[in-house]
Amino acid sequence: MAGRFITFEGGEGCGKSTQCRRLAEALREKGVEVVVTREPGGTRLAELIRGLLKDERDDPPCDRAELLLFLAARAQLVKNVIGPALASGAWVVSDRFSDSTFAYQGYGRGLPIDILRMANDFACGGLKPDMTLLLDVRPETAIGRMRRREAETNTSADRIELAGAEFHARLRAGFLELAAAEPDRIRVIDANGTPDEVWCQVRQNMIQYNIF
Ligand code: Z5A
Repeated sequence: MAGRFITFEGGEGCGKSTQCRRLAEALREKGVEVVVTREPGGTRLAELIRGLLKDERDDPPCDRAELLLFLAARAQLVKNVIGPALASGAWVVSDRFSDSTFAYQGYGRGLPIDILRMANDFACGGLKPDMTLLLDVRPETAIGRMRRREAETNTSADRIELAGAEFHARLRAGFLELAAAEPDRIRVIDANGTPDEVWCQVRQNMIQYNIF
């Protein structure tokens, strides 16, 4: 079977990373070769860029520099990891991809979407996910999860997480608008429930690939 490119999207605390791991495990149990990755990150250079994007506070990137850093990381990941994996017939499961750019830098920061689309196509050679699972959560659910995780792991919010409630409301509305424009590719999942409840919906969406 040909490789598939599946991405998870949503605001912070929606549970993407948890469901990425779960999907990858379930696919491997079925004998599918899977590459799991994340954005920004997934290669040495892209992980270095991730550090700059999340933690640089003395000279934080302006909106355009932030965009270009995300795209540089994506170009590297597509060229060195995602492209070769798909070409070899593996599945790729990614925690975030281009829709995060449209939502965060477009709807969140207010950069023009048509320019983002053009620049993004240039960065990733037009590669698009076969399916995107958008985990949608109420803000209070997400905030509760993030605060719990910070307490458990003794960490604090990063630069982007600190962007404020209005930014995060625009972001959520933006993701839902992206999904409404491409309902075949972007599937909206109610991610307010338990990890098992969310997983049931993820699995349900995989039925078209005749794996489970
Ligand atoms: N960004 C951007 O602006 N532009 C771009 O183009 C790209 C990204 C690609 C990356 O941060 C940041 O970059 C992100 C967007 C921006 N900004 N922010 N903020 P990241 O990778 O560090 O963080 P994240 O992508 O936002 O994910 P996250 O905060 O790590 O959360 P998550 O992956 O959605 O959730 P999780 O790790 O699976 O779960 C979070 C906690 O909740 C954890 O303790 C879990 O055990 C718990 N959890 C998970 N699911 C559940 C359920 N169902 N119930 C209860 N508890 C749960």
